[in-house]
Amino acid sequence: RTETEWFRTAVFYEVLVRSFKDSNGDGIDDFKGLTEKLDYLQWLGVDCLWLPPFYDSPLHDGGYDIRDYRWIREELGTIEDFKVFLDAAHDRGLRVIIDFVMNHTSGSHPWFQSSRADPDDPYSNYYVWSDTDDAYSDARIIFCDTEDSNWSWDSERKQFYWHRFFHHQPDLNFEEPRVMEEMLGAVRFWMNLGIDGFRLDAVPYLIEAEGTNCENLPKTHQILKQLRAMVDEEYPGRILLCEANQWPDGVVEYFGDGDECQMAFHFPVMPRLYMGLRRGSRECISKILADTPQIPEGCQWATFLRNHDELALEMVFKEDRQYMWEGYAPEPRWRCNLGIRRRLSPLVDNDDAKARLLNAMLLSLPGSPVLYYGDEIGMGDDLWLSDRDGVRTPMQWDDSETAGFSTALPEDFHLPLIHTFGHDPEHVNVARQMDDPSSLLVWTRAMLGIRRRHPVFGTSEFIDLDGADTAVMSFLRHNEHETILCLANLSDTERTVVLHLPQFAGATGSSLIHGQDVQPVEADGTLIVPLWPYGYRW
Ligand code: TEU
Ligand code: CA
Repeated sequence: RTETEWFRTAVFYEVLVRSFKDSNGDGIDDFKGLTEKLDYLQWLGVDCLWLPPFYDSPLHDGGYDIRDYRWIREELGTIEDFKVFLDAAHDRGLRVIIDFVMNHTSGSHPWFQSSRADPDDPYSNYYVWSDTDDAYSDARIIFCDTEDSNWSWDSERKQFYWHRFFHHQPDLNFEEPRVMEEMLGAVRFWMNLGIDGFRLDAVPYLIEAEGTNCENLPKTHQILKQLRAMVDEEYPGRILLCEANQWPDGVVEYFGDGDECQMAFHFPVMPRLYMGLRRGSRECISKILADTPQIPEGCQWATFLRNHDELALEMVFKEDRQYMWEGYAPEPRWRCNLGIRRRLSPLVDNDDAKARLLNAMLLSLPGSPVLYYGDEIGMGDDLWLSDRDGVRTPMQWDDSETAGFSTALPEDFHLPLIHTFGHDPEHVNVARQMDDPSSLLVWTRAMLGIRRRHPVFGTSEFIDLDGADTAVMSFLRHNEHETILCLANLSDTERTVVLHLPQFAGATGSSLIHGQDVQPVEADGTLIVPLWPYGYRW
């Protein structure tokens, strides 16, 4: 493993900058607060933080609506505070990647304001303008709960502008070379401050072309290759993590021939982990992994259970979606042809056994796991907040009135604390779990420690053993140094797994890395392993 491939064995942690820790009592997190909590993150044992956008923004889309690519929202602190934070993270061996939104800006970005004011302005071509609203009609509408077209009328310029997301997020025009220059300049700005890489937001939509669905187009890949070439040349070892919510065949294209992004999220895995658990069957998980093409040497998937966009069912088939809602109240609030955002997470159910099983799978299946803040304590989702605010509530540090998030009163927090009984800070918090050796937090920390001691999880082959009992997922992670057998019982009944693996002949109980006790393996390599409901073993 070379140092430049650090991301292949890393565990990532998404910190929602607004909701982690407030240092100055205004009810909003800030970089000083984040810096105070670095000791905690180091103790937990994660390797790299991912910060969603903290740029100057009117915050109509959680900061994914950028008003200035080189400025931090004042509520979060100054560039100086950011530098202090970054150095403190690096001192603790933590790396930091930050979000970067190339597809669109906020409508209040000065570029857009200039562009709409004057068609002869130097910024006139920075966005995608048209006299009509009928171009690119094969492109789907992504935020179809709130938008009914990808074109919106601008009364000032008296033209339509193109937007793949909210109408207040006009798409940048990558046919205009100056736009790419601006992006490269902003990337250099943050790289020069010392960040370890970027999560690249919404990359499939950079380029539009008539007669296509305007996703994953060849020119979009050229743009990313150009960015990667610059990064390799000027900032070797820094990474690009691609966010393309696409099926595996489309998303693997973002690795290029190893000359595009080093990492990409594997979106379809996430809902299948939940679905497999609900069905008590590994089949959908095995299938998506089998259907995932090989990726170029040195690249890596990023996998996750939750993120700031909430558990979404975009990447499942219609029948599955139907199945996933059944029996769950309240009825889904967000419905469209593409996705239904639902809170089906067993983490929400406060079901400790299921939460551990899901995390054990996340930590042992292929890819680098990306935890979401609060996953380690089983912090749930607030079912009653609108849009995606339900997964963006303040971190629950302790059982005090303010949950240890801020010295402000909860009514002044930018979002309320979770108040659902059993999920509220009184029941679910860091302080309490730190003192309890049987807690999810202490367990998560132990699991991260194991993963760190066994880099095989990050870098090896994945061999699905496809056992006859579909309730149990059994697989090997294998390289020339080490072979780890992983078992996961997705069902609520006890199972006995029988496997024949000559390479383990004679292994004893001491070969167990984590999970329930094991019997010694018989001389011919036969393993007979009982698994509790939702039990797992490595
Ligand atoms: O999301 C981009 C995206 O492609 C969506 O499919 C997203 O994965 C989906 O909404 C999940 O439910 C990114 C950000 O993650 C999201 O927070 C922003 O709202 C969006 O870009 C627009 O900037
Ligand atoms: Ca675009």
